[in-house]
Amino acid sequence: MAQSWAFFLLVVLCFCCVSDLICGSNGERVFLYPQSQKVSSIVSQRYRTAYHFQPPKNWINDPNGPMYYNGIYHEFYQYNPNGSVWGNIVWGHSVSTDLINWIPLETAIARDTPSDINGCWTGSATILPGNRLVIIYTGADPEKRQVQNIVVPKNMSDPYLREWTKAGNNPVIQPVGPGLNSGQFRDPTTGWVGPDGLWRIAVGAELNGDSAALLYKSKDFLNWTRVDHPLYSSNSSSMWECPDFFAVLPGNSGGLDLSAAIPNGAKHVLKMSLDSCDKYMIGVYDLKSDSFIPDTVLDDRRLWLRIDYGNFYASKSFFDSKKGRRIIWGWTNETDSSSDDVAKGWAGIHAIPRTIWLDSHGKQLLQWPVEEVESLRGNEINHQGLELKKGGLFEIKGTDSFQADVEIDFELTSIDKADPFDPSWLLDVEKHCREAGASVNAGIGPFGLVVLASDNMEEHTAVHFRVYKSEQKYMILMCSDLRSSSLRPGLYTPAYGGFFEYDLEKEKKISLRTLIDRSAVESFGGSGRVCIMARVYPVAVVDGVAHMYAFNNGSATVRVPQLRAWSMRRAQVNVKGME
Ligand code: DQQ
Repeated sequence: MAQSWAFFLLVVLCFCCVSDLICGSNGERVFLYPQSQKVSSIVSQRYRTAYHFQPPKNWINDPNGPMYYNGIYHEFYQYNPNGSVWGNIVWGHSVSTDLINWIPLETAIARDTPSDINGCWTGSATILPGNRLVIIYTGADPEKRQVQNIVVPKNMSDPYLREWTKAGNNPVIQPVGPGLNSGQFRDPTTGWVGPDGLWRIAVGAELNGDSAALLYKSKDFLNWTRVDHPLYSSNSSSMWECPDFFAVLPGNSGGLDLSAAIPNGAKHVLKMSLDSCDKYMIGVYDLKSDSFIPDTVLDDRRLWLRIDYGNFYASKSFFDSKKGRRIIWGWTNETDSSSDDVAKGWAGIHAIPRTIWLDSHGKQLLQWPVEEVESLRGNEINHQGLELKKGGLFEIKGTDSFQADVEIDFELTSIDKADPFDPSWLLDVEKHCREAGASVNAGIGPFGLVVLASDNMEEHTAVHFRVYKSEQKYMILMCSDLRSSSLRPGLYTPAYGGFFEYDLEKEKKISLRTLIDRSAVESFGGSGRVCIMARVYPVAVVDGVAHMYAFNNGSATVRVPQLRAWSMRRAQVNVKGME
């Protein structure tokens, strides 16, 4: 065991140098709409996920209009019906009763009117009084201006709501007014009722060169006027995509319906998509000024909180009245090449839907996979009382290592050895994860999980923690390091990372949950404080056997009081013939 770990260290060190050259060290980001790269295509259908959401074929991006309505969950999505790269975008549609198994339906919104002829882009659903349902979405018109359109269900006796009727007065909102960029005006939110009893929505926009969530109001959801000030705007960037606005109660994992009465003590969250990731601010919706007021304004947007520190974008949340929770969905792109995607015939998945709520201090959102995903758990492996000394490596055997759900608690035997925290790391956590890799020893950590590892560890993905001592508190670094995830060159293989504060005096355990689904490695650290979604395309293990290990490369011994792992069954995700 010691020998193989030493080999691992050597290979990691060597390969990291090589992959740094491939990846660059400038915080390169996920390819949102991948450009063709000059790499040959190595395609395996084994990369196709078994329980993450995706249509039978072709390209998908943002989740759209998620909702629970009359006993059915609906998931719409940005979809190219003609291929596996972005383009010709319409709204795909699937329905479910458990958020895990999905039935594919026909296109819900097609590009067939002047106000959406160049694309039916992202939007949201709102349930109006009397259980009336309406969807508002962005259309790209013949001049490629972005306008907002309405659709309503055509046949209310169809439980799946397969067909949708476009409003006669579409577009209901046009990009007019001084300083508004008509090509950067999109992605309307779910509606809520404001202080004057009128409906409100926010639309992502570029206004006078700043990014803004523009505020519109309406009596009937059909006729809209722009409020003279945005819900919120910032000069730290020039456009926000996919704003999401919702209410949360600190320390309460139950969700709130933004159009119902909001209890005292509730906070509001404004999420925005920019810089290839989803960021958010916590604050209040001030009824007097009819605007969002963040608790803290950080000028440097690299320091803004993130929904996920990996490959996760354009997320959208909804209130699930069935279980009284808020659920968030996000899009995860491929990180292979567009020629691979053409060869595979598909591109893009959605992360597992997550319950989202606010921690008891009102400082950050917490997320956890919806409990329904546990219905896929098969045989369970259970270990207790493991001890991982420096260099310790424990192989987790007995599960399907390509389709697994793993939960590990790491318990620190002492916290005295924590190295000092340097706040400048917060400006580029990926850089810090590259420097502080899984094989680089520190006082406490790195310890964590290695997944999809080949026999000799030359190919593996490491998800790990390190503990640092800041002035009053402890800061935990969580990394998901993809630099050795594949021997194949030309992939996007960053070392994702995020920090969270932790009261280590009180809670000596740090938890990690990782969902492995063929080319998806989705991790939740510190009980959902940092989430990291990643895509991997191993070649050495893809048609063989993959190994999974718990490890510790820190000086301080780490205990594992509990380790559980399950093989995950395949879900019925949009299987053809189910409709
Ligand atoms: N995707 C949509 C836009 C949105 C972007 C187009 C975010 O509406 O701004 O497919 O990924």
